[in-house]
Amino acid sequence: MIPPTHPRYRSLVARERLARYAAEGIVSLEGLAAHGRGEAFDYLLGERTTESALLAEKVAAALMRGAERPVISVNGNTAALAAELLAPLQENSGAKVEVNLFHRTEERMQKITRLLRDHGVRVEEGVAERLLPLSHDRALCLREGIYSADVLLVPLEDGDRCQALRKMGKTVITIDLNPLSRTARSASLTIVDELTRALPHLTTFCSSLSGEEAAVLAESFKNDYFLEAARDTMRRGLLHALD
Ligand code: PTJ
Repeated sequence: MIPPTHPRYRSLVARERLARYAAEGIVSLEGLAAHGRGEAFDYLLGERTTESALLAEKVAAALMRGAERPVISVNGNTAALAAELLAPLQENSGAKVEVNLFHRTEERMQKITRLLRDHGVRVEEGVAERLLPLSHDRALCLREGIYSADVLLVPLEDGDRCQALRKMGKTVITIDLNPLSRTARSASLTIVDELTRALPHLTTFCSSLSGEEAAVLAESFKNDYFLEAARDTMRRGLLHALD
C-alpha cells in the first residue's frame, strides 16, 4: 500500500497499476519500458500540464468536436492507466473507441475490451481487416472504425502507424510526453502531457467549447508551436536542475 502522503504518490500508483496489469496480460512488457521513457520526459516537464499543453488539449477537443467520424484508438498502456477516464471522453466527444495493439494477440484484445467495458466504455466490435499500409499487426483495424475515421486520437502511439494514418489523410492527435518522438513530429497535433492529466482536460473542453471557438481553434493551430514550447520547458527544466 502506497501512502498518499508519499511525495511521488501519483507516479508510484501508476507504476503499481501498470505492473499489476502487466501480470494480467493487459499491458505488454514493452509497455512498461515505454512508460519508463515517458516518466523521464515528464520529469523534465515538471510533472504538470504546461500552458501550451493545455492549449493543445483545447485544440484537440475542438478537432474532435468538429469531426464527422472521430475515433479513439486504445492500446494496453492507455487502457491500464486510463480506463475510467475514457467513458466520459467518449460521452462528451461522441467518438467511437477501438482497441488497436502493437503486440496483438486475441487474448490481449479480449482482456482490454473487457476492462474498458467494465468501465462503461462502448467498444467497437467486428472483424478486423488488414486495412492500414503497414507490415505489422497494427495494420489490422475495423472498416467502420479506425479505417473510416476522419479524426483519430491515438495516445502513446508508435511512429509508423502515425505516419501511415497521416498518409491516409486523417487528422491524427496524439498524447506523447516525448516531443522528439517520430509520432510527436508526424502527428497533426501533439499533446505533450501525461495521459491521465490530459484526458480529463480534453473531456471538459469537449463540452465547454462553443462551436465558434472550436471552429477557430481547429483552423489555426500549428503542431510545431506545441513541440517547440515543450522542448523549451524541458530545456529550462534541465538547466535549472543541473545548476
Ligand atoms: O499495448 P500495445 O501492444 O499496443 O503496446 C503499446 C506500446 C506503448 C508498448 C507501443 O505503442 C510502443 O512501443 O510505443 P512507443 O513507441 O514506446 O511510444 C510510446 C510513447 O508514449 C513514448 O514516446 C513515451 O515517451 C510516451 N509515453 C509513455 N507513457 C506515457 C507517454 N505519454 C503520455 N503519457 C504517458 N503516461
